[in-house]
Amino acid sequence: KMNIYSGLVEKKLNAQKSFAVLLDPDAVEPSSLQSLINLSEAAGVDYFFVGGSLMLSAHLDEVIEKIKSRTRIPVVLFPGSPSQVSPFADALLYLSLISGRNPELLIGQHVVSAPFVKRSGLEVMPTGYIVVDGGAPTTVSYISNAAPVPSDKNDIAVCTAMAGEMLGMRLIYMDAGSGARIPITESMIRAVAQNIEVPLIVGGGITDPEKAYLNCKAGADVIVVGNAIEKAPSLIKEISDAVHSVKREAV
Ligand code: 1GP
Repeated sequence: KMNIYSGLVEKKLNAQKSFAVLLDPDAVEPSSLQSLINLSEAAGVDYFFVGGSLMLSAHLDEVIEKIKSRTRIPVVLFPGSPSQVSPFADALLYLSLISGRNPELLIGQHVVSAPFVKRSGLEVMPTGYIVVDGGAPTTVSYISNAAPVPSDKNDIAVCTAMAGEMLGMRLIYMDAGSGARIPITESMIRAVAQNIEVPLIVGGGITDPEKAYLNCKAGADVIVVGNAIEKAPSLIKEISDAVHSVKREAV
């Protein structure tokens, strides 16, 4: 079962960019879920990422079942912890926090949850997760108890991504953290993209279509936006159009 991953690889071969809307079950009101789904369908959103660093509410399965029953947009888990693995989703970003040196988030939690993850039947996508400094401590940088990559140290990001790829990770996800004050620079994205073959996901603090577009031009394959959309749902269409306007010849 590698449907979503093979789709990502195929799109990368065609220099086709994707837009993922991040739904944090803690942040999204059940009442606004339906309208976010409708807007996303209309805008041609490629994926829903579901997850968050914390899970204050205990209704993850319910939220995912609701999404699945109302749209064909694939649901990809972006878990902040093993408790956020739901068999109702389509695929799992199986994250290893390779920018940090916290063994729990590199391998420890994976060992503990491996039988459950395997039994879930989810498409598992091994993902090298690189947290980059977002200008102020973000929830992920605090919770992970691991230093993020300094925002101006492109070389560290490049070597981290290269190591992740050579260790067999099939995706690299660079994240400035949800609500980051400063998103990842295009120069860092470009440097990483030029040194890896696997699809590159970029998120954290992206609040406008221009930045999404420039990130894609720099080499991002998937743009993730959460916070900004929760505040201004009309951005779904604007950012989706910007991401999908990036064509091979323009890269
Ligand atoms: C966070 O990359 C995601 O992990 C999205 O961040 O909520 O800032 O868009 P935002």
